[in-house]
Amino acid sequence: MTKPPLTLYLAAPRGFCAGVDRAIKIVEMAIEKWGAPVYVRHEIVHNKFVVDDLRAKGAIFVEELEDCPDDRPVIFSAHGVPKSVPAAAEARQMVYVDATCPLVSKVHIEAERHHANGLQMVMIGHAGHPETIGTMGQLPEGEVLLVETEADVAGLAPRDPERLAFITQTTLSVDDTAGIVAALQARFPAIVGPHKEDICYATTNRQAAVKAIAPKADAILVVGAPNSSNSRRLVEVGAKAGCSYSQLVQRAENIDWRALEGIGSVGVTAGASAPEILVEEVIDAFRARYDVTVEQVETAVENVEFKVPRVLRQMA
Ligand code: 10D
Ligand code: SF4
Repeated sequence: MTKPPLTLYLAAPRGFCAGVDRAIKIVEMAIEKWGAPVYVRHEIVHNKFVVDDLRAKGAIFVEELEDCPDDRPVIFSAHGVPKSVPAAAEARQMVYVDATCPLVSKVHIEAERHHANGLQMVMIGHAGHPETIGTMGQLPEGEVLLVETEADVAGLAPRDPERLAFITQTTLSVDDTAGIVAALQARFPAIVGPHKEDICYATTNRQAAVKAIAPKADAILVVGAPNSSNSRRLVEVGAKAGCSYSQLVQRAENIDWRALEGIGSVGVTAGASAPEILVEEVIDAFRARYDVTVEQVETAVENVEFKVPRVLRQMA
């Protein structure tokens, strides 16, 4: 039986960013240095495949520092942690390595700088997300007000509307965030902030690549996890940019083939925490059913790399 033809638009950049790459290396190198088990507070990055692989190598994943023994090293996930977490680890004299992405740490430093200048902060982010909890936790209670949507801006009750700054989560929708920033600036003309927002290069580039593909693809599949903010934003961007079927898939086995019946093209990308091997698995699944022509759509070239912390570099 002949297979139907299918053009597969492969987004570039896609998948691992420099912060994820570094965080995974930190866990691997920590296991090498100190032996198993090494504890990791929260999923090092939001991907089950990555977490399962590291667990097999000797990592133990927990949600809270209280779940770790005093005498084993612990690593903090790439999303960042409130200040209280390293403080508690120090009080218990634990060995810890902070795998917070340097671009998240940059936002933490920004928040501290504004606070030192006497400004109250507005954080644009998702309630309950570990990065938002970590960033808000850099400052004392009440110093950071959270907004998730444009509509939330109207309900803000700052201490002094003249003395405000804003910061953002790094994995937000570029377009939605521009709307929220505009609403903040309209209501609080004196608000200070970054040039645009704190969305990182990887988030920005992956969204731009999906935007380029969406108008010509009959369907878009984003390889990523349901708890991965940046991956879920890629699904939304695909839909908003004109693709009527935009879906998240963790693995090839999750593809709903019936929903894809009759398509002539598909766009494939991956969130910043999704390994390339899972993208290959998805492409192979299409090859098994279609006569696939892969067309890479490259909208940016990335060459960002972050060093692992010195305590691990010395060993290498
Ligand atoms: O949910 P998320 O997009 O923030 O995290 P994920 O682990 O999926 O991707 C890496 C992004 C990080 C660590 C936050 F910047
Ligand atoms: Fe860092 Fe951006 Fe990757 Fe988050 S998505 S880990 S901020 S590079």
